[in-house]
Parts: sequence; structure tokens; C-alpha cells
Amino acid sequence: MTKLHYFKGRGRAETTRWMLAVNQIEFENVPVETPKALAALRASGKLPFDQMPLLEINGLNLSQSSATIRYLARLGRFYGESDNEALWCDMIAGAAADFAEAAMLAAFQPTREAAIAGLETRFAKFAPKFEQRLSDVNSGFIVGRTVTFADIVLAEALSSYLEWCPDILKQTPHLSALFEQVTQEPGLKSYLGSSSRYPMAGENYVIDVARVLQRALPPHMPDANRFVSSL
Ligand SMILES: N[C@@H](CCC(=O)N[C@@H](CS)C(=O)NCC(=O)O)C(=O)O
Repeated sequence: MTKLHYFKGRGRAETTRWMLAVNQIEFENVPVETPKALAALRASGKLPFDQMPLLEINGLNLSQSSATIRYLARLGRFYGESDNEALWCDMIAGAAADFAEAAMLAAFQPTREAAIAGLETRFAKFAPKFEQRLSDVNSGFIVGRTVTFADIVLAEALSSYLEWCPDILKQTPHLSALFEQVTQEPGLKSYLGSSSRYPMAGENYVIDVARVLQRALPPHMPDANRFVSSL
């Protein structure tokens, strides 16, 4: 069975989940919920950089989410139809990761207003570029004539933007169409309606991450150093 080890939430594991889903690969989320569980995972030798997410698949231990999504892209032929398309996949996926960062940080902001302001600023920077590329390619996909992992990771980021700012795609019809199209892919549609899809990150997720990593909470939270290891 394919296993994905991570916190009990989306975070840096979510693009991997979307890529597993589009490949229609069944997987089990293995939530790491305590410092002890993380220490045991590190001691297992399966984390080459001591970091999660870890994807156990086909007898391999995959680390680094950008490498993991590319492995899954090659597996399902979601890496474009030529070297030039593969290059565009990588460029768009890189930009999508920068774009997604604001969504990943949103739950860690002191207020909802601050989170939305961060998302809007990042959207204003990247969305017109994505929109232009979609208009130039004119296939409904952002790289070529078929769906690639670049479409998948971009749609994953958009899903979080939409949860915070439901109207954000009103002025970007190509991005809106891409999102609708990608989320209708059979594997993804069923993943998004399943219990394997964690809810958007909130305060509990922020607390979980700090507790497992024994790190400080964001400074606006009460007793921000309560999990910091004294060792
Ligand atoms: N570039 C890595 C980042 C991984 C990462 O920072 N993981 C965090 C959790 S989200 C972690 O395991 N931190 C503990 C550490 O760095 O020792 C990826 O995308 O997989």
C-alpha cells in the first residue's frame, strides 16, 4: 500500500496527494502527530533529510515534494509531450510553488485580514502571467494540449486561494476554466470528495505543526514557546 507520512493536514504534502489522485493510486495518509512519532520516523532511516512529507511507493522512500510530484508525473505521463513541454512544466510548477506559498502561510497569519491581504498580493503578481500563458496556449491547459502536473499543482494552489477568497477567479476566466477542468479529472474528483482530503488549515493545524516539530508558534498566539524543546 502506498503511504504518505505527514502532519494531519495538507501543507507540503498536498501536491503529492493531488498527483496520487490524478494517477488514481490509492494511498493511506499516515498522520505524524507527536514528536515521538517523528523521532521514530527519522530513526527508521526513511527520511534522507529528516523532513516530511515521505511517500512510500513501489518499494521506494520518496522525499522532497518537488521530486515526488515529478516521479508521479513521469509515472502517469503528466510531464508534457516533448522536452520543451517538460521545461514549461518545470517552469510553471516552480511559479505555482511560489504562488502556493502565500496559501500555505495564510493560516499562520495573525488575522484573517492579514491572510487575505497576503493572498491578494501574491495573486496580483502571478495570476496575470498564468492567465496570459493560458491564453497563448489556448488549449485549456497551461503547458500543451494535454493535462500535465503543472496544471495539477496550479489547480491545487487555486483551491486554497478559493477557500479564502471565493471570488478571486472572477476576473481570470482562463484560470477559472483550468480549475474547473482539472478538478473534474476522475481521480481528483473522487479524492476531493473523500475523507483523505484534509480540511483547509486552521489554528489546530498550526498548533499540530509546532507541537510535532517542537517549534515556536507564530508570535501572535498565546504562550508561543509552549512546545519549544528545552534540549
Ligand atoms: N522542500 C521540502 C521541505 C520539507 C519541509 O520543510 N518539511 C518540514 C515539514 S513541512 C519538516 O519536515 N521540517 C522538519 C525539518 O526540517 O527538520 C519539501 O517540499 O518536501
